[in-house]
This record gives sequence, C-alpha cells and structure tokens, in this order.
Amino acid sequence: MSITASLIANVREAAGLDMESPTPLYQRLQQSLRQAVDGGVLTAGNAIPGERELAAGLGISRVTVRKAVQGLVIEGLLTQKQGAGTFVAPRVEQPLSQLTSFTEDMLARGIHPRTVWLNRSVSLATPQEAMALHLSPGSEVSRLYRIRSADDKPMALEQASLPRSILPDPLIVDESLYAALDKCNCRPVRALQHIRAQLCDDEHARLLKVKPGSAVLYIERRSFLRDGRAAEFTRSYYRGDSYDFVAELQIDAKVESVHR
Ligand code: 16G
Repeated sequence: MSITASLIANVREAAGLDMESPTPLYQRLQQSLRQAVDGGVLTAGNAIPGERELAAGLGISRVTVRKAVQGLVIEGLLTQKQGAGTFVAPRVEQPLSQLTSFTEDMLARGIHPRTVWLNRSVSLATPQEAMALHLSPGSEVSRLYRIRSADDKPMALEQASLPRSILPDPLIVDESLYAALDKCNCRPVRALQHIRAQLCDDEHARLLKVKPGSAVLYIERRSFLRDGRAAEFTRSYYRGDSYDFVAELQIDAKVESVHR
C-alpha cells in the first residue's frame, strides 16, 4: 500500500469521519494526523498528500483539510516548502554522550542547518558568565545569540559566551561556532550539560514559533579545552516538540559483579 493510501485509511478510521461528534472535523483530522506521525505511519521528511487528494480520499471539503494542515504547520508538526509541498517536520534524536555541534548534528541527518543571528557582541562578563568560565572580574567575553533552525524550522535558541582569549572576535563565526574554534585549535573536547524542563515565555515563543507556555528544554553547556580551560558557556532553549535527548546507560561494574 502506498504511504498516501495507508495514511488515508488510518486517518479515516482514527478521525471517525463517519461518526457524529461535538469535536469539529478539522480538529479530528489534526488529531489523527498527529497519531499517524506518533505511530510511524508518517515519519520526518515524508510528504503529506496534497489538499485535493486528502479531501477526495477522506470525503471531506478542501477547506477542512486546509484548516487542519495549517494548524499543524503552526504547531510545528508539519512544514511547508514553497513549490514542493507539505512535509512532516524534522524531529531530532540526540545522543547525550557525544560532544558535537548543532551544524554537525543536522548535517549527519541530512538536514540543512540554518542560523539567524540575533546578536553578536563583546562585553564585560556578567558574574554568572565569569563564574561559569572561571574568569576574573573585569574580563571580557564574546557573546553569540542566535536561532538554530533545521530545514527552516526553528529548533533552538542559543546564547553562547566565550572568553575573549578563546574567541577574540564574535564576527569570525559564520554558520558554526565549533568550526570557527576548530580553525584556531580551540575546539572543546569535554563538556558538562544540565538539562531541565521550562515553559516558554512570550519572547522565546515568538522566536521559536511556538505558543507561549509550550514546553522547552533549557540546556546549559560548559565546555572545556584539552588543557582544562573553560571555553564556552551556552544557554539554549530547545523546542520540546522537536527534540529527544537520548542517553545510553550501563550497569555499574560493582552492581554487575554482585548479580553475576
Ligand atoms: C550545540 C551545543 C552548543 C554549541 C553548538 C555549536 C547543545 C545543547 N548545545 O548546539 O553548546 O555552542 O552546538 O554549534 O548541544 P555550531 O558549531 O553549529 O555553531
């Protein structure tokens, strides 16, 4: 069965299109499209059948299909590419054990990374930055504030601060901070990360194109050079609907020997 045929069969059954319901039809269609993505009928990058095809296959109006699809585009589950159609938006599974950059993570998945710069500046370190980067009072930091997108879908906001001794000029960073650090032999080799759940405030919601109050993952990364110097203090807000951070766990050797 083609993706379109199995999608239409799934959606028709899940949305209960033939049944009476107080829930508007477009909302039932949205819910069943979400289920199709959650259940793996459609995966990231799959094209959604065209409006005309879905409407005809489901026996509903094109206006209802359009309203449902537009709602899911706003939600970030689907993404529209001009002239190409509507696709399931990327969702990223990110291992927590590797020190990689956003650019590398996206390229490894065949996704095109994009950066929208919000600010690049040099300033005196705040007490929080000085503490995180082990700097003495009065030291300067280079700051980078940007939106990180995957195939045009905003995935994260990142505020990075680096000692000026490591990154003297924030303007030398083009698309990738780690590529710029690599060039001057200052790429970090170790990092500590703290992750916690937060609700998105209005400003971050606008930049990430999610509803205010949506779930985000707040991540603080402090990374270090081989000689132990702190190189980076980055505070990021990752869209909760787009990222799964995955950790591989192993039994402790002592516990294992008791159970052997
Ligand atoms: C990742 C890092 C961030 C780092 C950036 C460099 C997390 C949570 N954060 O987004 O700390 O600054 O990669 O990426 O993984 P770039 O080289 O593409 O600029």
